[in-house]
Amino acid sequence: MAPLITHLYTADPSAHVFNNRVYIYPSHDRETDIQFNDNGDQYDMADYHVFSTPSLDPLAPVTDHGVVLRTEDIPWVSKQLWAPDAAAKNGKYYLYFPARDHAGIFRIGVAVGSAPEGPFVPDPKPIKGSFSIDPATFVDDDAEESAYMYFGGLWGGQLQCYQKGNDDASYDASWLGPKEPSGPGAVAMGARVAKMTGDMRGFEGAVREVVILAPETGERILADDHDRRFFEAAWMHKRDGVYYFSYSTGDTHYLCYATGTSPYGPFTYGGRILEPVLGWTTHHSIVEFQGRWWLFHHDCELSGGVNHLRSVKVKEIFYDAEGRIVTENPE
Ligand code: FUB
Repeated sequence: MAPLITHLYTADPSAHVFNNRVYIYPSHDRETDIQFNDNGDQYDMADYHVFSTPSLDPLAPVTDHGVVLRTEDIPWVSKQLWAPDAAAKNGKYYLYFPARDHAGIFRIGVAVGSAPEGPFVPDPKPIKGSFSIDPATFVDDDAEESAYMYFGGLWGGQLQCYQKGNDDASYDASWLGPKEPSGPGAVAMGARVAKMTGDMRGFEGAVREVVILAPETGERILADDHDRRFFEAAWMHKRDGVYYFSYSTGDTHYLCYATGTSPYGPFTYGGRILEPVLGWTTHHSIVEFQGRWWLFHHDCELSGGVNHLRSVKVKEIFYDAEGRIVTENPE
């Protein structure tokens, strides 16, 4: 499959169906002189575009709706507009984005618009209680349309600095950098999840850890199980009443999923969605469109393998009779 967008580098695609059209909210990768390191400093993005298409099969031309938010529009941000997401509720559209604040700490912000393609006006401060990266917001199909934000990422994403708790008082700067828990018996850190307030601009109640269990033991995945532990790129979708929590394993480059019966988990590891693509990172979203399920992801084919210059792709995914996702190979 060819990249969907070729006039810009784009990554971390969060796809949603609004008004019977697929909208894509990706990171906008750009060239930089910053040397590659395991802290992700070379991912130095400074704005967001929104894209959309009316058809995936056949693929109709993808419209670039232009720049919808820039670093200089957001008072609390210093740099690194990383993987965004969007949500709709009560006729309003919300763009969620992680970025470093002026102290260098990743937080998650929200910007509000009245159309899926923006423009979006950012709140002047990050979401209270937010930290780390890669927000993914899921609106459930219950009567209240309860909404949840999943977030977190290891190494450059700073999640490992919150091992003692989910607040600023627990933040431990000695864990900054490409570090994570390890050693006999150490359990993997989970992504975080918080219920959103009715206005979609804050967290309601406590931030919780997303627990992933190994099917063979019923116990938590271990920290050194790098083929299965959560690293970054959380996503949630629901199919036939089952909650599918999916994520990247980072340094082993898999997209994996785990299933559960509640949006809070626990989730039981289910398998791989996508084998490693060209490039270090892998990051995705899964969306149902016109009765079929689609995986949006990225690779570095267009840039010839430059890790921080990525391009969004899409492919259909399939489920077996038990609801297991069939593993795909990159194309
Ligand atoms: O795009 C910057 C970071 O790279 C994202 O936040 C991660 O998920 C990884 O794709």
